[in-house]
Amino acid sequence: AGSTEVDRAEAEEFLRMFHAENPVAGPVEPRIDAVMREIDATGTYWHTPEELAFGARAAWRNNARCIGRLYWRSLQVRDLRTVSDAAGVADHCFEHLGAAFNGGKLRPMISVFAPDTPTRRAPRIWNEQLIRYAGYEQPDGSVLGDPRYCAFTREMMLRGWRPPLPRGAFDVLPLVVETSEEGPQMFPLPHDKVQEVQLEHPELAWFADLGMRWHAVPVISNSQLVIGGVSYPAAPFNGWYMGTEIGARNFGDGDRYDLVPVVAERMGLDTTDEASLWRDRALVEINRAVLHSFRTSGVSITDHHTESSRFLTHLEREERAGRRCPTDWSWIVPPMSGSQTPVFHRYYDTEDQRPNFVTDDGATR
Ligand code: HEM
Ligand code: NRG
Repeated sequence: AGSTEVDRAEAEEFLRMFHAENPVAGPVEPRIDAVMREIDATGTYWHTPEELAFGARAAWRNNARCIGRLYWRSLQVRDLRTVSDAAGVADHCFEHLGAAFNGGKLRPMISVFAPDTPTRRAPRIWNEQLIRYAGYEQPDGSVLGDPRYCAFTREMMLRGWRPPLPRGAFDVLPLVVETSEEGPQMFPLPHDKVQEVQLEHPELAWFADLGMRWHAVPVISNSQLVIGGVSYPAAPFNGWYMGTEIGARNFGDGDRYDLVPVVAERMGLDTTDEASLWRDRALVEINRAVLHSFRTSGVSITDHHTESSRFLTHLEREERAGRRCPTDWSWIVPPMSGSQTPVFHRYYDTEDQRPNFVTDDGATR
C-alpha cells in the first residue's frame, strides 16, 4: 500500500460515472485529461470536493452488505484529507462522534482523512469501530466484557493502556491511530463523546438489573473507502443501528455477551428442552428491550421489519434509475425472523461495483 500508481482505468471509470450522474459538473473529457496528467506527474490525483462527496455516497450505495442504503444521498461528508497526523485524526474522530450523535437524532456521516499516495502511506485506525468495549479473560476462563475484543484489549494493555478500576463489562477501549512517521498512538475517548443507552424492557422489570447497555452510534473505522482508484484507509462512517445488530448478535451470540441463557432463566423458561424454543423466546425479549430502550432514550434506531421494507424500496428506485444494486443475501437478511422479512424471499445482483468500502480483515458474519 502507498507505493503503486493509481489504476488509470478505474480513475476514468469513476470520472465518467460522476459526470454522467452529475450533469452540472460539465463535460468529462477535460477532467479526464487533467487527471491523467496529474497521475503522470504524481502517480495519483486529488478528487474535487464534489467528486469526494459523490464517491463516498456511491460507495455506500454499492456496499452489498448494507441494508440501510435507501438514504445514501443524505450522507454528510467531512473532507479532512489534509489531516494526516495521529492526534489530528483522533481529535476529528471525537468531533465526528458528537456531530453524528446530534442529541440523539443520528446523522449519517463520514470523515475522510488523507489518502494513500505513492510517496506517503495514509494514517490507519486500528479499531474496528471508534467505540468498542474491552474484553478481559478472567482466571476462571470466563470473559468480562466483549469477548470479541480480548486480543485487542490485551494488546492495548501491553502498550500501556490502564483499564478503569474496577474493570467492567462496558469499558471503552482507547483509539489507536497509526501513521508512518509516528507509529501507533493511543488516545482515550473523551467521556462526553461516548453516548450510551441503558437497557430496560417494556414489561420485564428485572431486565434493567442485568446492567446491559450499548453505545448509541456505530462508527465503522476499519473499512477502506476506494474511489476511482484512490484509497482512503481512514474514513470512519456511521448511520444508526438496526436493533438486531445489538440484540441478536452483540448480546445474543454465544461468543459475544451470550445473554440468551441468562434471560431465558430469568423468564423461567424450560431450557432443558430445545423444542420449547426458549432460545427464540428469550431472543425476542432481548430485542424488544433494545428497540424500546433506544426509543425511550430518544436515540435513532430501526427495526429489521421496517428496514427490510425500506431496502426493497431502495432496490426499486435503483432499478428505475437503471442501476444494478449489488446485494449479499447472507448479510442483508436479518439474524432473526429472516423469513418474516421481505428481503428473505428473493435473489439479488451480486457482482461488486466501485466506488466501495473494502474491509480488509475478511470479516464474515
Ligand atoms: C453493514 C445497517 C448506514 C455502510 C450494515 C449492516 C447493517 C447496516 C444492519 C450489517 C452489519 C452486520 O451484520 O454486522 C445500516 C443502517 C444505517 C446504515 C440501519 C442507517 C443509516 C450506513 C452508512 C454507511 C454504511 C452511512 C457508509 C457510508 C455499511 C458497510 C457495511 C454495512 C460498508 C458492511 C460492514 C462490514 O463489511 O463489516 N449496515 N447501515 N451503512 N453498512 Fe450500513
Ligand atoms: N454490527 C455492528 C455494526 C456494523 C454496521 N452497522 C451499521 N452501520 N448500522 C455492530 O456494532 O453491532 N452504520 O453505518 O450505521
